[in-house]
Amino acid sequence: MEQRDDGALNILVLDQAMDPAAPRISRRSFCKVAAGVGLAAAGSSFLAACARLGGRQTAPQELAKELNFYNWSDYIAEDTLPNFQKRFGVKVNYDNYSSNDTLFAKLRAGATNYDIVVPTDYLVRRMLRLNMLEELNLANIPNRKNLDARFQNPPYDPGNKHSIPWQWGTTGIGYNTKRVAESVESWAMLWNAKYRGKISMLAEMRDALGATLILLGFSGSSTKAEELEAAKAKMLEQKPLLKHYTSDTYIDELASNDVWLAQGWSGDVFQAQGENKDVDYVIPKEGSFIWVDNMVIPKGAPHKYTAEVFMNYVLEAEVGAAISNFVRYASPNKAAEAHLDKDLLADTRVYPSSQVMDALQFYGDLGPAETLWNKIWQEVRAG
Ligand code: N2P
Repeated sequence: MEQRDDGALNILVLDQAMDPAAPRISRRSFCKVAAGVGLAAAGSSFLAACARLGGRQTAPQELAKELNFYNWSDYIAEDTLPNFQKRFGVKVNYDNYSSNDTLFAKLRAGATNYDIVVPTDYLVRRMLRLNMLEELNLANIPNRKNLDARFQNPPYDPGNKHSIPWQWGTTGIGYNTKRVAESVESWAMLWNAKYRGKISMLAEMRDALGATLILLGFSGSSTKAEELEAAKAKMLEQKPLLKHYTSDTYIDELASNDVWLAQGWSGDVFQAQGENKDVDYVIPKEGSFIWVDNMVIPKGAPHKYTAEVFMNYVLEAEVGAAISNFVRYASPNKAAEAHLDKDLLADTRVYPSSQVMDALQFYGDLGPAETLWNKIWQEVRAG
């Protein structure tokens, strides 16, 4: 993957055959159950002497008894943790968040017990700058070779020195095709007073404020004060129409027809669609964001080696594919493609065509303007 200075992205286009007959996995309320999985485990730790990781001999090291994993909600397959636990005897304590803002605030407030967290690309860059990440021992992660070449050298962390991609996707609009009469092509639909009370926006600064900037014709990562002020006014104009800001409940709300237009992340909307066929997803014509979420080890994590063994496990072809098949996001794992549902690979909203790609941008580095972004975001939320 190449990230240009202007934030646009050149990405390989996947050429996949369409198979409309392929079954679609319906979403189950999994995250809450998953939290209990680790706790129920009685797996004892063992000496992984000369552990064979992806066929490569590594130095003997001891696996910890447990692993503390803090991940996005609705972002893992049902069997990912139980299978890891069964095979390695490691109890996984699983905890969830629903925005980078929450993750970062929690880590900055001194949460030191996490072994793996999953920040988005721009946040990896920022955490690196703040010296918040452990360097990975890639000898413990030989399955890194399974990553698509684009993801082995991402611009925010060349050579995966500190991060292993988890899933990638886009930001767009999830909507109800039955309740919304007109075609949904523009971010402006989220400002349509006809749908007052049935609209939600992501509780994530970079997406909510960013998409508003894009709607106004500016860069989604603008650092210009006058553009940010214009976006603030636009967001305040929208606020009375919103049911709320949320970055997790919109899945269920779209599924139950309680929300008809939701700014959302691609896979989440497809999860809702698995439960309600009237839900669809669009990347607005003005453009939007593409992003990569990554497993990283926070500085001082108690179980670093075990975290690396977990990363290596996630990079197994079948494990990676099972995650994407369940959460409906795109996999960075090339080897996993053979095991992916065909309809997922063929969907240009999951694996965007070059035409769609042209309208997508990464979250840019805000630099000192980050302070103004935070201030405006707080004012909008409080207003
Ligand atoms: C998972 C959403 C993660 C995507 N529910 C946002 N980076």
